[in-house]
Amino acid sequence: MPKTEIKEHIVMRNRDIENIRDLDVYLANGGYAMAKQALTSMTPAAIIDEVKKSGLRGRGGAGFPTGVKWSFVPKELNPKYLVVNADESEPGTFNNHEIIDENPHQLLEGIVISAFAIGANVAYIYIRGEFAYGARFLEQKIAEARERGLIGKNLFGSGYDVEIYVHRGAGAYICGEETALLESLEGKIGQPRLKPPFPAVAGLYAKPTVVNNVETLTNVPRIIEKGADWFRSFGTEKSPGTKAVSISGHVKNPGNYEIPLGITIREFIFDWAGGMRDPNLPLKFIIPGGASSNWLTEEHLDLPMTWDDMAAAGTMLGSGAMVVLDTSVPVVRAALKVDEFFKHESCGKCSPCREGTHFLVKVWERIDEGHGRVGDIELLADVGKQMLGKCFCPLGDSSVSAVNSAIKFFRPELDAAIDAQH
Ligand code: L3W
Repeated sequence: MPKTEIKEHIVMRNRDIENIRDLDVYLANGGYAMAKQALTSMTPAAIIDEVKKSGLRGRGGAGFPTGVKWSFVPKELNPKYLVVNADESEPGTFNNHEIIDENPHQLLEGIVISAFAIGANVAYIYIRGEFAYGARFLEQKIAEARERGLIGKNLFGSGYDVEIYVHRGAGAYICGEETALLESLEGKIGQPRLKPPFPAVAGLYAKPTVVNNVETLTNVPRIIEKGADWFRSFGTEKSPGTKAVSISGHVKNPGNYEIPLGITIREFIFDWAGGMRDPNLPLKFIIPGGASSNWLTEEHLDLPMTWDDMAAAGTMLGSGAMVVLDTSVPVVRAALKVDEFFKHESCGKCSPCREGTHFLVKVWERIDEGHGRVGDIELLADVGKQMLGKCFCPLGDSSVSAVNSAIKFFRPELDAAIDAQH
């Protein structure tokens, strides 16, 4: 099968233009011209309209339409904030990382345009705490842009001011959830808030706040430059554009790829990522959209990579994090590793998640260590049932994905693991 060509990269433009991370190179390639155009010759409503027409959907996992989210912000309430979710912590995801390190000015230009569109004069980039280099690097890039009058006061003589601040997290996965992120940004413990109210109405300091992912905002300057129709020439009708996807595990060429949305999982794994690493070890299962997602197997290889197709198959595209595993992987060990992560990262606010993740790990651990009990699989399923849909935020539900997927696809292997222990 021929590899679908991508005409050009939209967000990973560093793959097309060497050193685009340098401000001079970015400027020489049309950088910040779209911010100038947006601020001096477009109204906020016209920008929101173009983004709506483009069909851009949030790249952080939920795929919510970006322009629609922006239009929820009440015009009469001030101040407003733009918050950039750069907490990238989903196991298997490392594509925001590349955008920050290699194409930072396109992100910053996207922030300037988007902040103007929603009427915010302050934007915060909430960056994963462990990403120390990225945080320092972004601060340096912001300072460079500010020195040249591209960020700060009276931009391009428009009378519009915007300041961008970088805020480092402290290492908690839950702070990637938008309301926990806002709590953390306010200096409180990073635990989720009840929604509604949505941040668009009452977010940071209870003011209207748009929270968007790094990749989402990096798309914006190109949409303004080339228009919604051009953007729609990539991807599918309901999932237009491209997606930066990280692929890891047992493939020949792991890494980041910017794919046109809608290619099949088969094409992505076998044509883009080079196929399975060891020809003697075939594909066993795929964790398609980060550790939170339900697993897939060989029978799903022809599934198109779009938000809706993945959701219809009971899983998700997520933030673009595909982990491919071959037959060398024992299912019990894989599920244990996934659930250990969620147990460690549970914020402790609600009991189904706090207690449930602990319980799941306890049972997986004893099976893995050779002390599984008859009925343990039913017990795992029952604990999962008591958690699913009953937790305060999606983290608890996410820990059930490994349980349900393992039982759905590999029940005989789980039973055999327990039988062998008696
Ligand atoms: C105003 C309404 N705003 C929805 C907004 C809402 C949010 C966005 C999506 O989860 C995904 C999830 C995880 N008025 C609104 C409204 N909004 N209705 O739209 O909302 P929601 O609740 O569908 O999703 P979410 O809670 O934001 C985000 C997936 O992320 N995930 C990803 C993790 C990791 C990364 C990473 O490492 N980069 O992103 C992990 O679980 O499954 O689907 O802004 O406010 N009526």
